[in-house]
Order: sequence, then C-alpha cells, then structure tokens
Amino acid sequence: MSDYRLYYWDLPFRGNFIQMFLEEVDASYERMDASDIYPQRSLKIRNPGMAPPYLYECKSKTYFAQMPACLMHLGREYDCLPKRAEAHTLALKTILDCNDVLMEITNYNGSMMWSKNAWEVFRYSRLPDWMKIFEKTGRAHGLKGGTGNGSGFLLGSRLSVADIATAALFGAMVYSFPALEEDLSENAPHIAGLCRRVESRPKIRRFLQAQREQNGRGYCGGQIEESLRRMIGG
Ligand SMILES: N[C@@H](CCC(=O)N[C@@H](CS)C(=O)NCC(=O)O)C(=O)O
Repeated sequence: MSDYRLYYWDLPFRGNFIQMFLEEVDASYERMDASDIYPQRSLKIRNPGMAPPYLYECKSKTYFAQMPACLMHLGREYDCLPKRAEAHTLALKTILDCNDVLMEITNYNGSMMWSKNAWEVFRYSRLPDWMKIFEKTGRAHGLKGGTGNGSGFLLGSRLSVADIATAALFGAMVYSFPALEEDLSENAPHIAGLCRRVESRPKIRRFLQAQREQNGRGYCGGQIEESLRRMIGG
C-alpha cells in the first residue's frame, strides 16, 4: 500500500507543490485523477474540501485539501520545516504567497479572461513585486548568488517546504512561459538560481523530466491558460 494518494489533473499548477515534495522525500504515492473526488465527492469525504488538490494519507485514513495545508502537513511528517519560530511561520507565509501568485496569475482562478491592460499591470507591477518579495526573503536568510546557480536556501541552511514551494511556483511558471524567465532573472536572480537547483535535485529532476515529456509546457489548463498564452505569446 502507498503512503499517500494525490488527487489532481495532469498539470503542474497546484499539484506540483505536493508532488515535488513527495518525490523529494521519496514517499510512496499514487497519482489519482482529480475527478475521482471533485466535484461529486468533495463534500462526502472526511475533512471535505472545495477543490483539488486533495492529499489522502493512508496511515491515518485522512483526506486533506488546500495546497498550503497539505504541504505543511507533509513538511511536519518529513521534518522539512524550519525549527525557529520565525522561519517556521515564514514557511507557511511563503506557501501562502505562492498560492496568492497562482490566484493572481490565473486572474482569480480563471474567473475572468485577461485583458491586455489588466495583464500588463500584473506582469509589470504585481509580478515583479512578488518576485522581489521572494528575493528579499531568500537574501535575508543566506541565499547566495555567485557563480552558477548560487547556494543556500530560502529560509536557512537546509532545504525546507518553502524551497519546494518556491521552485514549484517560479520553476513551473518560467518553464511553461519561457518569456517570463527574464522577468524572474531581473527581479529575483537568487530565486531563479534556487529554482534551478531545486529542479535539478535527482528525484525532482526525474519527475519533472517525465512530466514535461508527457505534458509539454502545460500550466493550469482551461481557457485561462489560453488567455495567458495570448497575453504572453507562445
Ligand atoms: N485554496 C485552494 C484552491 C483550490 C483550487 O482553486 N483548485 C483549482 C485547481 S488548482 C480548482 O479546481 N478550482 C475549481 C473550484 O474552485 O471549484 C488550494 O490552495 O488548494
């Protein structure tokens, strides 16, 4: 029996935050399609949640929804949370920041398609500010640039859930939309290096390679991804 089941679609978006973590810690898990729960069973499971991703923990027979909650739960189970109180809270804050960026880049989960004006405000004002927030956090905790991809982690001297979340956010964003790579390297060069280092950790690299071979540059799917591609081009 596997340790976990992850219910999501074959897309990186919110699912990769959890799946990259499960890969990194070598947890055994099964990928299930989101439609196995969502929407019909969403209210029937223990600890119901509104929308995917859902994580099922086999040993406790428990479902968890809300990506940040799933990641914090796994972080505690696998000792991948910072120990100091401030950094521990910043790990949660980082994951919540990531989720806000996902919400913003999809124009509130696709509730409206992007207009050129609104997109430009997001891309040239909000998104650079978000990138600078991550950059400043990393630099304050010892993230280094220098040759190659730099060194260090977002919140201290060892890998934590915050690094996985940061790479799941910006790594997927620039892979799916290569034009945004320059935005990241200009506004958050240390974060760009961190994402490359996290993405090249052996288990994560193997997972991403397989996912990208299978799904190409797919991001969040649906009409909102088409709208994003019309704005960014490609
Ligand atoms: N805050 C939730 C958001 C979940 C969410 O919006 N999931 C998207 C896919 S990534 C979805 O299926 N939305 C459809 C809905 O809300 O009904 C989380 O972080 O897990």
